[in-house]
Amino acid sequence: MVLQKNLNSSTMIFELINHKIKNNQKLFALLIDPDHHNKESLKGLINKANQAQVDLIFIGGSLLNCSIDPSIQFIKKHTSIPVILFPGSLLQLSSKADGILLLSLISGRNPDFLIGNHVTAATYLQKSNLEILPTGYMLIEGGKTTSVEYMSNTKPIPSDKPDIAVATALAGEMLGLKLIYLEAGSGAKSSLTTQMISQVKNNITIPLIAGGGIKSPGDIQRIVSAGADIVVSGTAMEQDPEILHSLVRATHQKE
Ligand code: 1GP
Repeated sequence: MVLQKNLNSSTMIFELINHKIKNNQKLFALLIDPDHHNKESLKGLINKANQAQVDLIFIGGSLLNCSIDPSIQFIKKHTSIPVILFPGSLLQLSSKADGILLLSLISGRNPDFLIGNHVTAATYLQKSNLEILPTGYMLIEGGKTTSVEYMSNTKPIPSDKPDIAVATALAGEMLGLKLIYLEAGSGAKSSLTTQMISQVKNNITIPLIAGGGIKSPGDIQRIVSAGADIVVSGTAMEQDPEILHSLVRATHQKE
C-alpha cells in the first residue's frame, strides 16, 4: 500500500548546483522581476543571458501587476537556463517554472513567512512538477529599508552581527533546509559584508546564495571570494543590461 504520495522527485537543479560547487565553480543567478519588463526588453535580456552563460534564472518580485505564467512561458521559449520561482508572495506560484525556492524567512519572526504560506501552497506544489528547493532565507540589513523588509514585516539581521547570522543559518541547516540565502534586499545601498558571508559559509555545509545590491564585477569578486556559491543580481541589469556579461564573467572567473 502506498501511504505517501511521492513528493516531487526531480533534483536536477539541486544536482546542477552541487555539481558546480564540487568542481569549484560559482553560479550566477539572474533575477528577473516580470513587472519591470515588456516583451521586448525581456527578450533582449534573455538573449544576453544565453550569450553570457547565466547559470540560473530567478523570477519574482515584491508586487505583481499581472499573472506570472506568460512571462515564464516566454522566458522558457527563449532559453534552456533553469527558471526558478523566487516568490515574493503566494500570487507568484506557477507550475510553468522548473523549480521553486521554497523560502522560509528564518531571520524573521513572522509566522506567515516561516510556515503559514507554505501550508497554503503545499498541495499545489505537490501536484506541480516544480523541483522544490527548501531555502533558509535571511534578510540582512543593507543600508536602507528594502521592499522585502517592508512587505514581510520582519526586521533584518544587523549587518555587523555575523554571529547572529551564523546561528540563524546553522539553525536552518539543522532543520533540514537545503540552501541558505543571505539577502541584503533588492537595490540595497550596501551589499553583504565579506565578514558576514565568510563566517556563515565557514559554519554551514549547504550551498550559500548571496544577493542584494550587487552591481559590479568588483562586488562579485568580493562576494564569491568570501564564500558565496551563488550570486544573485537583478537591478543592475534593469539599469544597464550590457553589464550582465561582465558580472557573469566575474562569477565564473577562477580565483
Ligand atoms: C536578490 O533581491 C536580490 O537577492 C536582488 O537584488 O536587485 O539589488 O540585484 P538586486
